[in-house]
Amino acid sequence: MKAEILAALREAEGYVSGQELCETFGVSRTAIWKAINQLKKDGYDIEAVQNKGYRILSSPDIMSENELVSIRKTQWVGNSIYYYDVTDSTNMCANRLAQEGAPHGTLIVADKQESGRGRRGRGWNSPANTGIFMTLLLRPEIETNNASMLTLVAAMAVAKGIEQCCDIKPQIKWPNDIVLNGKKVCGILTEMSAQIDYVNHIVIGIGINVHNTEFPEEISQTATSLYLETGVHVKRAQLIEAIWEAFEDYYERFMAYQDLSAIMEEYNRYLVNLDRAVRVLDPKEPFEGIARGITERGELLVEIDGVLKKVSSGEVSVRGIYGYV
Ligand code: BT5
Repeated sequence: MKAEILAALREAEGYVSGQELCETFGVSRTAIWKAINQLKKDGYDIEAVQNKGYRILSSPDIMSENELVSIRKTQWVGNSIYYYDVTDSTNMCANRLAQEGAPHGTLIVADKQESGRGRRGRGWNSPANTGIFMTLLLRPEIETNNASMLTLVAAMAVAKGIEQCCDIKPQIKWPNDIVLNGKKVCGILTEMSAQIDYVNHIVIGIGINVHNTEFPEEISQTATSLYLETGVHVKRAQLIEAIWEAFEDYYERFMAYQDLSAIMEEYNRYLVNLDRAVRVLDPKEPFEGIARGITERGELLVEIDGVLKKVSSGEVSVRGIYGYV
């Protein structure tokens, strides 16, 4: 009921009377009073005025299930939400929940990860009170070789969410990094559980640096946070909501064709490497060229001596000639 009360207070122009809340939720005044007190303990600033009722003055920067449910406008993402103050990794959580039968659209959010993961065994720095660490569980009807494109779909959703909430124009470093002023603010890790020709489930894990003011030595030159770039502390729950609203739209357009043809132009507008020199770190033979955008299958087109070569994300990393982008 706490989430519903929060939503009712947020929707109201002014005060909502205790009586109105009792009637809406079919509970006693004492039950409402108790719920309001719990919300205050959670950090919500709620004013109570006799003969007028309750009014919400401000919300804390928390990502609890109540908070996320109370602002949720998505249609299916987050139909089931799990929030943890601390977990090992939200991707690992999502995989465990998937084994237990959790549905398509389940969202796992954490304030801190103790074993945050990047790609190919790398780690993800995930301290408390600074970032968003979240994973969406999907059970899509797609072919296994189409799954990697979901990383690009998610990257677009993060870029759009940040753009809307933070009034700044993020860019995408193909395939899975979101960058601000040339530094990494978000990484995405998509993992799939599949049989040879059948997808059991897919998890899309997103890590965003939000309030960080500093980073460990080894990433201090390449990492940044939304706060460092904008000087503003965005509410994490609001950003989460904006990202998944954008995701639902891009996802629908992706699923319609099972490729990126309907959204690749927009992806290319976000692409930090577009028309710039890149070094493709192909383990067999590294090479340099000019990035010319993505294909409808999510490969990066790299021009070498006037010829376009398609680069797949599974095989390689791409770097700018002069550094990280
Ligand atoms: C990624 O890998 O960028 C994917 C990161 C995905 C993290 C999310 S958090 C929620 C979910 N649960 C998880 O356990 N993971 C996902 P990759 O492209 O391999 O980049 C990893 C590299 O980025 C590391 O080796 C560091 O160099 C750097 N790095 C680590 N933490 C960072 C941070 N917080 N910000 C920027 N760069 C970071």
